[in-house]
Amino acid sequence: MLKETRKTDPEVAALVDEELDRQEHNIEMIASESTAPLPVMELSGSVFTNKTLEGYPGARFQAGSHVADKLENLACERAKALFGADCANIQSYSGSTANYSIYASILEPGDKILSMRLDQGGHLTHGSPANWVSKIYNFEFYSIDKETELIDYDGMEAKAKEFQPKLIIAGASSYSRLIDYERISKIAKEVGAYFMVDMAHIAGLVAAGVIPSPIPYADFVSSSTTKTFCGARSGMVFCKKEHEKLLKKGTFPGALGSMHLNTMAAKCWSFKYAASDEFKAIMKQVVANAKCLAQELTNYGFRIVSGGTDNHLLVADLRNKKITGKTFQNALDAVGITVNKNMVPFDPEKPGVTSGVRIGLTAVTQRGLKEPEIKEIAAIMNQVANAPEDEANLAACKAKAEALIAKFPLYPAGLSVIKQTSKFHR
Ligand code: DSN
Repeated sequence: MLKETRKTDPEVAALVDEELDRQEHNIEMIASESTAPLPVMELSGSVFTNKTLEGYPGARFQAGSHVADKLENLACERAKALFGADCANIQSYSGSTANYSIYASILEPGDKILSMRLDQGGHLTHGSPANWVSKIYNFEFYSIDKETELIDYDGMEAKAKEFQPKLIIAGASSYSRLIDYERISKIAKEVGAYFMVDMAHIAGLVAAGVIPSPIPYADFVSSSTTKTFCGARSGMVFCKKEHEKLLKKGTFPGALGSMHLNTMAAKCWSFKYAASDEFKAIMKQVVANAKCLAQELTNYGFRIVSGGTDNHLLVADLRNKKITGKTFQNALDAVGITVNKNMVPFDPEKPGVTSGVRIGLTAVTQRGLKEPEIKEIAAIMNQVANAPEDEANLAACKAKAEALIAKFPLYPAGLSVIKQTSKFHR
């Protein structure tokens, strides 16, 4: 890898080596992360990156598109077959731009959107005051139930009737439970709203059939293609047949410019890979590992938001452990376990501190970790939480974490092999 870069820019090559070393020797548990298989890396760096192209197959703004047309058509056909969708638009560059292209397809400035609050699991692009969409559209938010910490569907219905949104958004960045898409689609129909699901976090689980799909119920479904989908750093949108023209126009020229054919090639490969038995087995194990970690941490006295998980992530509320999310994140980082601090529902702490951490199981499962290793990770986490500022304790935990992950290469045979020659490769 990096043959030409090593010759021409050793400085940046060294940074790639250093990052590879970090990933190889750390236990990566950021819920939005996964490991891109080697073909995804190859295709993301392929000659398709040289081609500038706008429009759609058969109606392009630039010449020389006949190969790219074949690629986009093949990728769309694979995407539709994989998810059982009427229509797929795979020109988005990310999950965020996928959402923007849906907004551009169906909304006018000032239109009303009902979505999930950011601090309860929603996403920035679902109307956070910090995101530009909050200045364009009129957002109202539904919540989770304080007791169960599950989405309060009755509350959502009441809000929808009162607010009369043009769009209802489901899907979240830190919600560990299944979402009742059928119920929300009924609410949307009742108030005459479009129903959109942002499945960025769970797309891989959905593709593998491990958890229910929103596709039959939603007008539009957006996603990134990283996270559980384990693919290129890019995006995709699905919709019902009757919205196809709107989505096309809203995506290009509505929200985006020329497409990224290199990541489109990588997505095309992933749409095939995600239908494989290998991928399905990984996704099944992701959920088993997440459930195992939730149970183990509970046994160690951690409080898991909503009492557990149905997907690839869990949120641990650390208040009874008397540490903040920030302290725990930093202490785990010091021992080589990477998670992110995260607001718990109705969190009294500021977003920069938080009372919780979000933990994801996708990347470690791809490396081959199963329940016995997840139990070891839970034990290390507990040991860290018990004395997060004790240097000797952290050193002991670091040794355990390093020994554990050393047995599971970042790129095992199934994901293809990266051979490193750099000084960082151990
Ligand atoms: N929304 C951020 C996350 O879930 O980590 C990035 O995708």
